[in-house]
Amino acid sequence: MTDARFALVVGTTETATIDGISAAGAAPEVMRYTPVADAELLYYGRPTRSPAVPVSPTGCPTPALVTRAVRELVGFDPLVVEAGLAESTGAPTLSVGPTPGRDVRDPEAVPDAPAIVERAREVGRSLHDAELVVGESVPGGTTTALGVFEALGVADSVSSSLPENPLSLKRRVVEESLAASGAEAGSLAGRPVEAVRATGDPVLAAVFGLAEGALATDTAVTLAGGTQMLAVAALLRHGGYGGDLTVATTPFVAADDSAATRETAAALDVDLVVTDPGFESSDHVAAERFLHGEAKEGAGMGGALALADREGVPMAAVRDRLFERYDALLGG
Ligand code: AAM
Repeated sequence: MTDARFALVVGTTETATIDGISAAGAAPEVMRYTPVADAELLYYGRPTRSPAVPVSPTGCPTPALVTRAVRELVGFDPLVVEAGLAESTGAPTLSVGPTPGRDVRDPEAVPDAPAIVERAREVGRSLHDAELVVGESVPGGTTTALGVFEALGVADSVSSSLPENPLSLKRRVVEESLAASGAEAGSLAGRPVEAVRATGDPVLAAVFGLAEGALATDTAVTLAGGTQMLAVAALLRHGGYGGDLTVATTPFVAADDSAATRETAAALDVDLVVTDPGFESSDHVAAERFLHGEAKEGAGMGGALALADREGVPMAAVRDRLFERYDALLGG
């Protein structure tokens, strides 16, 4: 049993409804349920109020199923933080923001970003855990992460839940977003809250605040995720944080050449931890879909795998538990 606290920050952005931008859900009209289902899967191991386990049309499950499998083996305490859910969840949550994020092409993507950041900072400061691992679930989140990277002048690439990253679409959307906000690439450097307000999403605001609050009170923080967590690292750096930062992710993000993950991590002086679940050894459909580049990461999957590894749980046990859960929930 680890004494690390595992927080999952869940929310939505209208950006996810842009055609072809995300695969974090079976279809655009059900993506609003993905973060709700991810919270319930982490907490209860099955959907309670949400209609279904998020799964791609070809059978890739939500990465939350991996995080849940690790929870069952490692026994961490979950905390679900709500920042802009469009549907209510059956999981107990702590809310730092009631309003879904707008389409990033609106002049203000997250009008209440300052209040979300401040409330999340308070939550972070009030944690009494020695260690916080924080993950996210927000469909469309890699596009808003790109928005923040561009507004701060940090990077121009992110990863994707799709095997073929629609990066040129994302870049076009972010360009429109910056123009609508009266900003341009790099013009919000050193102003992290303004960058999220202009072109981010409520989950980025909440993870940023949570991490800042925790770090200020000597709780060690692991940012569990891919390029969205590197965007949080960028927000922390532009907010003046100069200490150690760790991002724990999956090999699927690290191997995504379109995302420039290692370069961005190096530019932000972030320690990138990559934990391999060893899916090559299996012919289960969930393993095959992840190896094909679907989903890649999310709901703290990379951080959960790192925790399992640290606690001495063999990856074979994580895989077995994942496939068992998949078959029980999705009739494999
Ligand atoms: C979260 N839940 C998911 C999922 N994610 N369920 C299924 N597939 C995923 N990929 P994009 O910007 O392409 O939408 O990718 C970001 C989303 O994918 C986030 O919600 C992240 O947690 C992950």
